[in-house]
Amino acid sequence: METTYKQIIKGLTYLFIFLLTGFVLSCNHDSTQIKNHTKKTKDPANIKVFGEMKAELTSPPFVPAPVGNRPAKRLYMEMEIIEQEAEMADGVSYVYWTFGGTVPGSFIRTRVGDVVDFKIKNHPDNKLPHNIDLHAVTGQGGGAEASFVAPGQEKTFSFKVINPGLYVYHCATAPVGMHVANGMYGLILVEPEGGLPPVDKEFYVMQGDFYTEGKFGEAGLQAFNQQKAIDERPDYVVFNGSVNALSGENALQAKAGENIRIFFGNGGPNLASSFHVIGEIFDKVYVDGGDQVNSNVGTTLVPAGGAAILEFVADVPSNLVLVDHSIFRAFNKGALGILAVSGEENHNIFAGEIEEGIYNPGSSLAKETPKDSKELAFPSEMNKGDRIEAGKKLYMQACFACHQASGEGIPNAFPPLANADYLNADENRAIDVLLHGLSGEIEVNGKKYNSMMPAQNLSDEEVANVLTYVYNNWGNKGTEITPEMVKKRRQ
Ligand code: HEC
Ligand SMILES: [Cu+2]
Repeated sequence: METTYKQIIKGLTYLFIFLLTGFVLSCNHDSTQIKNHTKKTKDPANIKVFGEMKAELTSPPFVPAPVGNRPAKRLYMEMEIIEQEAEMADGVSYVYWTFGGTVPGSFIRTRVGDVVDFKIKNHPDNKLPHNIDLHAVTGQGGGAEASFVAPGQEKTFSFKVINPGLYVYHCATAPVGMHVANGMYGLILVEPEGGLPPVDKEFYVMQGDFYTEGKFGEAGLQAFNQQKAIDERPDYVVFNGSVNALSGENALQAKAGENIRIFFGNGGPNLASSFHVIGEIFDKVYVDGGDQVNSNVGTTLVPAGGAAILEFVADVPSNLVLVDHSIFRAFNKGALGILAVSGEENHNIFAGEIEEGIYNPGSSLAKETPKDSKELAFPSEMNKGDRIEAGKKLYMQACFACHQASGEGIPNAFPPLANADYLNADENRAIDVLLHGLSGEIEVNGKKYNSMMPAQNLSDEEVANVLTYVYNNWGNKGTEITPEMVKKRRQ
């Protein structure tokens, strides 16, 4: 009885303050804050917990089952911190520090009002102490202090999630930047009461920037480079921890017509992401992973330490390409992933190429006059080693962007030049490709490509050098191409 009375008094006091603030704010012509306040009917801190369960955590690109309409519960979860070497790119490895053995760390799925008992375990083979700061946690350091564990130690801390949304978690042990740069981040989802609307497929993708001693593609075990991290000059910008995490065999898979939801996070440590899916439009973006939903978006900005929920229907079969649209990061630093959509074509939505012709405006400027190799004062006694040296430079200027640093190409877009059967089968054909470009379907190492390579407008000497470089690297057959051979093909 007494408490009810007190509550009424309290309620009236709040109402009075509420009306007063409303009055003041409306005088300032700003009532948005008030509107948001009136929407909150229930205090999430007081949501009752019914029963308990062990929470399933998943490795990327997968997420645990949706919460649906289950009540709030006490959730038990465990996460193991593992420091381990893994592949950053073909032939390049890195010692990652991980939550659960993957970058990003295991996906955590909760609903508003859940009480989480979180056990964090630091593997005895690890070298360093770690902890976890979950942006979904209201409390000191997001749990950082309460979760600080040395190698061979474990700790459990507890918190109630009271704000629905998608949040980043990360290690916050000093030096914080280094722990994050080594891959210590992941996502925690707090679903609203009743859960997010159901979709057909959900994926977990997270961007991160990496700073290595060697340049992009430089082979071997690469150490962390502190100066590059301070200067914010990453060698790698990748999805899910490595260059090929979402391509080739690891491409995400969906069927035409399916409703797709991507939980996208950005671990940083430094760069914001201009996230875009080439060939699709986001029907919905839960901006910053919060309540505000934007519709019909092409590219969305996700800050370091931030997240967004993206939804779209994969309307037609195609290879959708996930990129950071700060586009050099996509084609030169690895921020590229594939969502392969299979199924029936829909020509109402995409008709493909409907006509092809020759465009010739007849202006002398538009015509590419092939350079005469005689003009170039290259000594003709250039030996094979010189050719390879000069060819490498040219490769990094003229070919690298498409065929990549080690000639590995990009799945479904640019064929490999490394160990490439197409290249090794016929030198003259390779020369022709550089002189005249190439389009139409070809098969390289058992995979089909149907795209266009522009003619290169190189001198005979340059064609000879770059091809000699390519032929003498990455498992190719080692032929030398001479300017004379190129000249013959030109005629
Ligand atoms: C703008 C992107 C782009 C650039 C730049 C480019 N290529 Fe290509 N290249 C392609 C594409 C696309 C194909 C496949 C064309 C097709 O599908 O018919 C290809 C095919 C080839 C092939 C035949 C297929 C194979 O894998 O052996 C060779 C050889 C080749 N390129 C060499 C080079 C060299 C050398 C350079 C630099 C001088 C270069 N390319 C620059 C896009 C590019
Ligand atoms: Cu750490």
